[in-house]
Amino acid sequence: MGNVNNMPFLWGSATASYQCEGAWNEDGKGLGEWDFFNHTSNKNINHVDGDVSCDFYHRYEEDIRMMKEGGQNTYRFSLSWSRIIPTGIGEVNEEGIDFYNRVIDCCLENGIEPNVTLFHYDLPFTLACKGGWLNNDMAEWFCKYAKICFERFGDRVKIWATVNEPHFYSYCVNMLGNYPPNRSLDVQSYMQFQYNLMRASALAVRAYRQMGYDGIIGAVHDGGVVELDPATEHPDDVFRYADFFANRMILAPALQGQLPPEMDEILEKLGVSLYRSPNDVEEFRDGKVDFIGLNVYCREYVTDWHGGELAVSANNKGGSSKKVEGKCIAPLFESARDSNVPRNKWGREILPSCMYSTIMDVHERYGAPRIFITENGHGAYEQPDADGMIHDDDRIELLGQFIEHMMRAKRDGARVEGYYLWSTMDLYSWINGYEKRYGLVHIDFENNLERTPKKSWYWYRDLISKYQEQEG
Ligand code: BGP
Repeated sequence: MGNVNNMPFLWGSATASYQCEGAWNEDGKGLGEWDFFNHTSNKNINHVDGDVSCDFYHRYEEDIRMMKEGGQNTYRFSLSWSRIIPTGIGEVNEEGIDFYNRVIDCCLENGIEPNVTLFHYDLPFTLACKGGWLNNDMAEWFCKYAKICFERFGDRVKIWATVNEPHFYSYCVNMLGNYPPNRSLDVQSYMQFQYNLMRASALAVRAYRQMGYDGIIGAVHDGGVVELDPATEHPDDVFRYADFFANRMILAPALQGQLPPEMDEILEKLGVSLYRSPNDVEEFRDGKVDFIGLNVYCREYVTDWHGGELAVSANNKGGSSKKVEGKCIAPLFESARDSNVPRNKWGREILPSCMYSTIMDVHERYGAPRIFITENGHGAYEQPDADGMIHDDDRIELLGQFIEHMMRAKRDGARVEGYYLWSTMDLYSWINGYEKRYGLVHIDFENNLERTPKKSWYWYRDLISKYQEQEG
């Protein structure tokens, strides 16, 4: 694609290593925290794992070819740390390096720009045993791993992301307790975990610059703009608290090169005290990103705290449960319900306009940074029709609306440079298992992992070509 500072708009799709690769113990790969969790924990409530998944490890050529045929010119994927360094720190596994070399080369041969995330939730098990992201040494270990990836792949990979969704990841690990190691309502860990992830990100960004590569490096945030129930009595405070809780621990270090100035005051209210690195002021200052990746699914709709206890909820059982997403973050704020907004089967709001408000919020408050929409998707139960086709009209309609809102933000001045639909094909949806599907391509998990483009794959191909014609 040439110069990353002068690219056409990127249209692609995204996956993550543990969710699609399979080959969990092949060719020298080390054990991952998710391998261990899924093989041993009774909290693996859907009783499935990523051992095989869609077997991208062996079928990447077919998948990349389908991206190309679908008009996509970029692919966002992540590297498995334990495939590259089986014990997290130490010896490099050359077979793991070879695999990613094959994937990167295959992308380039097909005219697909690789956008590579260094870490997407799948921690090497040995590091999980050392306390994982609560261990303050993690930032240095991550930076060593990142440098190896830059050295081995940086000649061809020009778009890098450090960490995926440090906020949502920490929320699941430390508050919801649905990602390993399943801590619940642990606000202290929730904050420390995000701090350590963002310090790791900053060190990797700094290292990338020092190594003199000509690409760009960013971080990926689950951008959920804070919106207030109109009945909120203390709108300024509630906005500040909720925004700190959901966004600021990520966006302030990434885009402003510092921890949020309001951090100490709010952490005191939450009874949290962070273990900080003595040099973090300089580390964050030198670790500002070139772009921010936003994964847009929903907003953070909130109101005043009404006195309830700390509580969080999610629905990982889909249609068989009535639970909806929500939180009460005593004593700061709590989720509000908007009866005008429909929810999906997993209890999450469906509101495509949050694409516009999320982008504009970041654009206006963080000095107009370069933005990629690194994920946007719609999860659903799906069955092929008699003709063998998945007629995913809901996905087409909703994602079409999300994309319209993205284009509106772009017209209003936001520097959006690419869009990645989640996901390239059906894959393992973390604790939601395999029944929740997001893919442009259907995977028949019962029948030799056969791949079939869905109706949305054709729609996306035509949409890309329409926008490319307009771009000229
Ligand atoms: C994002 C993650 C992805 C993906 C997606 C859908 O938070 O970065 O890995 O899984 O959400 O979420 P889920 O699969 O839980 O429905």
